[in-house]
Amino acid sequence: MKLYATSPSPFVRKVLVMAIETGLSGRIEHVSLTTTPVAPDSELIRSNPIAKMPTLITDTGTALYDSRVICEYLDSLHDGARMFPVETTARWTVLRRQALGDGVLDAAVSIRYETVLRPDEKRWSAWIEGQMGKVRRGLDTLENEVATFDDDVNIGIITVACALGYLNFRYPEEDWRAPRPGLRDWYAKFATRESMATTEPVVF
Ligand SMILES: N[C@@H](CCC(=O)N[C@@H](CS)C(=O)NCC(=O)O)C(=O)O
Repeated sequence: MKLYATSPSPFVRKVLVMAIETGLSGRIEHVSLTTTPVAPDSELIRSNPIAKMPTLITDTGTALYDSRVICEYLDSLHDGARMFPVETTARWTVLRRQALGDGVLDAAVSIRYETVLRPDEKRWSAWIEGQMGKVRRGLDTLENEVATFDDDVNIGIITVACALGYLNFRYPEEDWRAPRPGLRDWYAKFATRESMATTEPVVF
């Protein structure tokens, strides 16, 4: 399989963590690209018209995107415990947590584009604040439910962990930990897993 990827994308990190947790990382070849909404990579566009990473090319040549679809595909390739539970009650909780983590990330990544990519004179501070509101409310919700995270590893908590890791990396000044001690303690432990430690974001 071939994965179009960029470090430090937190959505790519979801896939990498998932691959390590399921023992599939050795089957994935990484293709590093740079793409932005204003300068989409031409090779990536041929596989994914939305031109976002991660995009996975399966061994039969099928292009899969986005991170949610790729992670569920990887979950179909191994014999271990399901990262996308089949049992109904657990499934909807896990999928909602994935959506919450993805929502925090969508907002955080869009602030990044607004502050790094968009020309100074076109920046809109109210819009940035609005996006940061989504991040903070999402984290507050997670703080309220972190006591119900159990020791199982699943796509919900992988996504939450990648979101927290991205906030540490891009927005250390936000200090999400201070008002959220439950999430802080949970993340401190989860971040020591090999899958998290070996996928720490770096800037090239
Ligand atoms: N919903 C997508 C989001 C992926 C995404 O936003 N990727 C960013 C990198 S962090 C990207 O490729 N951005 C390029 C663009 O927006 O054109 C997923 O879960 O994979």
